[in-house]
Amino acid sequence: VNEGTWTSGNIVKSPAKDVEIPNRLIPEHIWENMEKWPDKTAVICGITKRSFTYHQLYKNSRNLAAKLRNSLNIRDSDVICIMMPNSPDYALAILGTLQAGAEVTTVNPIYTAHEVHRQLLLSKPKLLIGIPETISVLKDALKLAKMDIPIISCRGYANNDLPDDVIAFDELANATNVDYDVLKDVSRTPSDIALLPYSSGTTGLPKGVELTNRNIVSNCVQQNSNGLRHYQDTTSTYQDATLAVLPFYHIYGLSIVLLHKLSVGVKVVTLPKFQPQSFLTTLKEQKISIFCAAPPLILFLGSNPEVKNEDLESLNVITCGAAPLPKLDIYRVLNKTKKNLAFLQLYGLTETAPLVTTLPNNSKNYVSAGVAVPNTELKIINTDEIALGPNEVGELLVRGPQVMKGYRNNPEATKQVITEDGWFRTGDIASIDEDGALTITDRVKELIKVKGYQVAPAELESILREHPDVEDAGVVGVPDSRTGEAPKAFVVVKEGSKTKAMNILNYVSERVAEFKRIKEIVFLDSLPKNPSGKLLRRILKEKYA
Ligand code: 4UV
Repeated sequence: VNEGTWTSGNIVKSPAKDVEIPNRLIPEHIWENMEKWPDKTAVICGITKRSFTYHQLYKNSRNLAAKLRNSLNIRDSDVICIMMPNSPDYALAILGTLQAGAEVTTVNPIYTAHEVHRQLLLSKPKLLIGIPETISVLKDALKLAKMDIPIISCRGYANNDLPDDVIAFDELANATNVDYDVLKDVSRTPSDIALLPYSSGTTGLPKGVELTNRNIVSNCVQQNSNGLRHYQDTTSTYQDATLAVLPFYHIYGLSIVLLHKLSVGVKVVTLPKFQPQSFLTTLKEQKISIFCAAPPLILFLGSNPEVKNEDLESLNVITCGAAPLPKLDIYRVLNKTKKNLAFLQLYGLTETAPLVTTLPNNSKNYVSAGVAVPNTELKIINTDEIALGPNEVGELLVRGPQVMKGYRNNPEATKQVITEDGWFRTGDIASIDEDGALTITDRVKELIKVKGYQVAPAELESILREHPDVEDAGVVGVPDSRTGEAPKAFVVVKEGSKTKAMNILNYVSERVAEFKRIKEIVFLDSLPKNPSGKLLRRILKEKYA
């Protein structure tokens, strides 16, 4: 084995040297370097071409922060909830919120009011930020949650008319005569929470993942180590461009594509959603050099006849993570691209801010999820919690400065996943080879991944159980060639019920975003449970799925 990587106790370390973690807040970390590239584009919309330079982002986000404190009474550790597609305003909203001392919780812009209201009840925001297209869902969600808080609206995509009763984002961000002195009252430290994305983790319903400033700043500098970095230095004559089509509401888009890239002076090109034509046009027009993808996008690049070699010419690096990637899709893309393209899988989780493993640009190991990033330790354990050696398969545990503080208001759930000595249990089944390269093989946790996005079986089960004809329900993920996995439900109906599958499917579809919809229902007389009544999803999966 590679000593130095495999250390005593079968703890696997990064082959890269540890890096120093700066003691800064996220905005301070981004502004620290900005003096070197104030006039470079920080973020631009691939469709409208609306953009901010680094200096404009700095100035407008400070305006916003001061206005949030002064006019909207935001105070340290208040939560602000953002529900909108990717745009330059998203970057402003996040950096403004953080500089106001508040925390950001992000919601999928395609969520239903039912889904949003749950996150509102859990995260208790003081303020919402949306766009005209998401405002009515936000209002319905507030009604369901019996909450009454102000809504700020950014510009929309199709619709620039703001509803009457919302606050115009532009007026806050472009304000003149701003009293910046109020920002002197902000008192935040690196160990304070900055981001509060939601993840179901190993089990149960989505929970608020408390990511500190330090978690995110650590994960940024962990991506800068010489051996493992995927961008080139920004200079007076060179700037990488990355395509932000993965949504900022999810940690991959938010931390890797947006915050890390801003911290190293990359141009972040946003797209509000994936549409083949605007995607391919933007790749070429904006000369995208770094493309951060999830498996469905790799499938599209490799298999869609509309994607030609010349569409991919500007790319130097493609990274892919969030779900297992079929080998065939990798080779199809490699066949379409230039010889020196770096194609790398990455592995991470919301709870690890997110990056855990990656590979150097010159790696030809296309199937591994990578080696540990600096300052990060891995171990694989068996069911007796014994740490295993090279190529042995078990649950992956991670320790490092990127591991979350915990789940919000949920010490029980936190205790289940973070051990007393700081190891985070991923719920993923994996092995690590002699050189420290990780391969993910399975998941022990309940989580279903549809196109890389989280679907919590417990959430669908609770909706199914609310249906008047349903006695009990269990949901598992089944393989799907288009989306990776899809939810399949096993339902026990109440005695005498004559309800049809379509009726139940429709009931769920009205309450969840499209990607969470149940693909198939099987009716059973009873569900497999252990003696204490816990649903045995594994058995459902093995026996019926
Ligand atoms: O919590 P989450 O939804 O988080 C993510 C994070 C993904 C990424 C992607 C690229 C990065 O650079 C990065 O830092 C993070 O999806 O879901 C976490 C679960 O997703 C599965 C695994 O089951 C995690 O526990 N997953 C993530 N990456 C991979 C993966 C992968 N490369 N291969 C297989 N499964």
